[in-house]
Amino acid sequence: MIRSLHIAPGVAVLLVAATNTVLAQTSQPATGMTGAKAIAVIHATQGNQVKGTVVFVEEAGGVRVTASISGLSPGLHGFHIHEFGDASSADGTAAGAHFNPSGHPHNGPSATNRHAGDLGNLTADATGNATLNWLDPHISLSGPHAIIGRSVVVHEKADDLTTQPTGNAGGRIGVGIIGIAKK
Ligand SMILES: [Cu+2]
Ligand SMILES: [Zn+2]
Repeated sequence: MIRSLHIAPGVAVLLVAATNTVLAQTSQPATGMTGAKAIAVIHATQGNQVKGTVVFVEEAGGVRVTASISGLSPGLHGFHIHEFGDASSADGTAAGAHFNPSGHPHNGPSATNRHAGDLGNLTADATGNATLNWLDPHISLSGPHAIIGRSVVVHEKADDLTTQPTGNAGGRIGVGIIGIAKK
């Protein structure tokens, strides 16, 4: 049996007002988040010219990745977080493999079962510049998926998003160690 709800008009207005306040709070993109920020400055490996910055900011739903990179050949370039913040080798190999704390296969950035480090590709224009703005749900700035102290690697070729475990993206043309950013 359904009974109608009798609410005095004044109470109903208050209820609507309260509901609107809650909605306004939950739709605010900047509330309830840490705002923690990290940055990687990309340096070219030997024989390459790539450079740029990648900024990571924690927000609702993940980490906002904003990249601005130059010195690329036009087209797609694999773009990943690798497990080590070690740029000591001239060819970038000291950065290790793709960051993979969950033991997943290599995949595209929109896949649910992917390396946490699988950010997909940068797309460089005819002048060799690329930008990226991506909210990533798999990485974090703290906890088991934390990327601080690891590295960003830019590759010579496209990540095909399928070949295991690297996406067949070729050599490492740039490496940037991810550190805590000055606000
Ligand atoms: Cu890579
Ligand atoms: Zn991967």
